[in-house]
Amino acid sequence: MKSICLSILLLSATALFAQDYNDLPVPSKKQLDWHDTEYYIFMHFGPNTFTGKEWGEGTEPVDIFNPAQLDCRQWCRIAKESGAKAIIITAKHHDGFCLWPSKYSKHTVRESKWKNGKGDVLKELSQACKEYGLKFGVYLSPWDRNHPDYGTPKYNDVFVNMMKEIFQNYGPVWEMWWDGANGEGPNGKRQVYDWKRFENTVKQYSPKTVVFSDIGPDVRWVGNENGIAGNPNWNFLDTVGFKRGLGAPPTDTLNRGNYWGKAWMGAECDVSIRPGWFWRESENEKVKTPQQLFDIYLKSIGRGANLLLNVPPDARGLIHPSDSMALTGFKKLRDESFAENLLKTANTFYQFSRKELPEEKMTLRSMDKDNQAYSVNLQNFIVEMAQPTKINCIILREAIHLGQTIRSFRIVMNNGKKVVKEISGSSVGRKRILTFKPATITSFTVYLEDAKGMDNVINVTAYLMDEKLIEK
Ligand code: FUL
Repeated sequence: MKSICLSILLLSATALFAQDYNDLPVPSKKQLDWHDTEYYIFMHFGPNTFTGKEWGEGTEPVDIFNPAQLDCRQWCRIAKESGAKAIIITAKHHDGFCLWPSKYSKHTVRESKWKNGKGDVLKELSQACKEYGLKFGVYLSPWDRNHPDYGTPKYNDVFVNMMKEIFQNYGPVWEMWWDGANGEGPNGKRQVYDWKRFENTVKQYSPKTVVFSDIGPDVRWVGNENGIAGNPNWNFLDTVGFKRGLGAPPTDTLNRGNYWGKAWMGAECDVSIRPGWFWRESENEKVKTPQQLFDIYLKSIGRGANLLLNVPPDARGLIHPSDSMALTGFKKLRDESFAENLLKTANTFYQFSRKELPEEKMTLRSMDKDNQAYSVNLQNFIVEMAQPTKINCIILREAIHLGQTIRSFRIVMNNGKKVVKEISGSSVGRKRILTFKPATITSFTVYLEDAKGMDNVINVTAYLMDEKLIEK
């Protein structure tokens, strides 16, 4: 009797909580596709490439922009070979110089001597991206230190018209990148941006484009420029009452997301392969090493975020060999680390609920594919290896098309009956890469605390990677 009463009590408590949990947001189709884009290249390119500045003043003579050997196909080839799925270019940085001949500015490639004013970087890059099967994204800085209308309502028309021009002439645009910086323009005034109108322009002219900014609406900034997502990292953010730029949520909130946030908002980790965002000769020797890039990979993609890695073309208009070598090395480290899924032969999985211990034996069908269908769902489970196996990495993937509901997890590793290691954490998300000092194991058990009590791990793999690479 006592136990029946307890069960009824538990059941009604579950029902009560279930209502709140049902309010958790889920990603839209375009946000899900965005998550799967995972790793892509940022390109800061413009007058700063020739002056060595990070923030151009907008007064730079247009003729300094002259990338005599510009080859967007070289950019795409290198990006593609490094495993990136998209490129986002600074079509206009804060100095206002447009890499396309915009009708709405007099500070563009058209006014420069590059290709006698006939050049168009957006055209060349958007075409090359199509050829190489890369998505094409655009950074369009709202802050403009050159435009005479900046600081007046007329500038909002300029910004809207520029977006239309880009969507209509160079689309499809996969991601639109709005930077949060909002300084003074040439007339000493700051702009009051009409964000609603900007958002509506994207909705109307390019509804499939995902929009990035501090607070989305589709993708959030991760709160730092080091490429590091929070641990935990929740794909939720409360945006009501917040603004872009100065009125944005605190950076640690952006870094981790809000546990109960009302909007689905994945984190994008932007970081440069060099100390600066723009290329400069003096930094050719300071390009990050493949190992540093791999560490960033673990702390961004490995925490369920996306990685936007800046690889700025040089003054010739080419990716410098120092950068392309680092990218090749980075790709090699990923390929080697994840070449052999050690669970391939461990085809014994036991699914169990918390109360009833192991019963159902199953095989994880779509185990080793990266973008597999959501066919295998697990909650608490045991994996038994075919023989004692040394591992130092386990990757879990959550079924985020159903939302992000795993609130905590614990993995207990055994060698025979002996527990040899235990690790725990909270968020999983799209991909959670867990690395640890190597252990020889015969099985491991994954316990999940889930907000909705549903089955939600769709993929589990394990590896033995070079010990130097495990997360510091
Ligand atoms: C910042 C900008 O001010 C930097 O120049 C750079 O573009 C970076 C990605 O975003 O906010």
